[in-house]
Amino acid sequence: MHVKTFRGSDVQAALARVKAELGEDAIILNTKTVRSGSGKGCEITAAIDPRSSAGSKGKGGSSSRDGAGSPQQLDENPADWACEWRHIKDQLMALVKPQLNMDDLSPRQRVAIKYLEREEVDMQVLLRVFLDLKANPERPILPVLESVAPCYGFESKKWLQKFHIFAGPHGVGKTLSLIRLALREKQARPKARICVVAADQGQGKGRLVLRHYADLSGLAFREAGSAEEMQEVLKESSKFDLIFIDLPGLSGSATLSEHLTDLGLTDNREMAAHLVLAPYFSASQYAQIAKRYACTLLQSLIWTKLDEACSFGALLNMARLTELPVSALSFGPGLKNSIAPAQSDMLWRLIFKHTLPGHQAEQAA
Ligand SMILES: Nc1nc2c(ncn2[C@@H]2O[C@H](COP(=O)(O)OP(=O)(O)OP(=O)(O)O)[C@@H](O)[C@H]2O)c(=O)[nH]1
Ligand SMILES: [Mg+2]
Repeated sequence: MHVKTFRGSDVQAALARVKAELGEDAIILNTKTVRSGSGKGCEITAAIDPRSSAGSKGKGGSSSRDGAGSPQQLDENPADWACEWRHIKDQLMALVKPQLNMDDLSPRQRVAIKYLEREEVDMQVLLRVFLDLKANPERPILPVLESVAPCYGFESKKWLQKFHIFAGPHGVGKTLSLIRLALREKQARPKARICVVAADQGQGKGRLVLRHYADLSGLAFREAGSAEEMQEVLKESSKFDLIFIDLPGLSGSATLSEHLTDLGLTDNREMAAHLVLAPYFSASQYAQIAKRYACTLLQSLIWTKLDEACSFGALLNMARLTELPVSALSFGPGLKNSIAPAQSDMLWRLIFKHTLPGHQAEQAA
């Protein structure tokens, strides 16, 4: 990574120098206002990855992606483009950061932002909230947060897809979340024909657990660790109203998109994938997860192990990174009363009061 500092009479002038020298692929790391003999100016620290800069330097230079040689996968995968767009937005946010002056907010708004900071909400979310609040000192913070992390509770009357695919890192609670949501559906609609599919390639004991609860609860059970077996499930899908598919955690550098393609689960309006997550990963791990699991079928986030967390900023950070709604919240290791379709007020009580969804129900009773 090549890092360099540029100065100009204002932001535009400094940016023009960055572009002229480092090209369009330059990443803005920091901006600050500086004083020199000639008055006020702007200083920008920018970086460029030499591997990406080869064909993109200076005016009129074509990007390395357009250049000779094989086009990178980025050109073909819309999820990569979404990632790239978020990256650009992050750079724009970095430009705005020096203007973050808490005195522009009302005391209540300031307290809320400080609280979110302590909850380990990342700078990009804080900036977005700050800019929205700054426009109106009377504005309450919750509607702003709702636009960052909307909820769309997991219930089949809202989620109209037949196939629901549960994906996520190893051990986060994918299988248990799937069972609990399938059982909730069975309880709500006893006549619904529900099938649970173990697609974990025999890696974990999840297969046995799924089969056990399927047998006990009148759910159909299938195993489909390969594309051929998944084809069989797809062929008989008309027999079922809902099909829940339990995927294994991805290994190495595999991506969800590749894994779904290998299983023959390609884009289909009848399918939705849900990313199951626990709130104990580091920021860089979340960024990696967001990248590896991004795909067009991915449509919601399910948070588990909330009962084991001591801060909940990750819920907002991942909502921003993935731009996906939260569909379910899990807050206990057992089968009963430990998962709830997500609702906004649940999320805010969790974040601002550390009240778990189960306890909220008890309090309301
Ligand atoms: N405390 C707590 N434990 C949970 C929660 N959800 C799941 N667990 C526990 O997490 C462990 C792993 O759950 P699984 O459902 O097997 O996780 P998985 O993601 O399917 O795991 P692999 O298939 O091995 O990748 C089990 O012991 C669950 O009881 C939760 O909300 N809170
Ligand atoms: Mg499992």
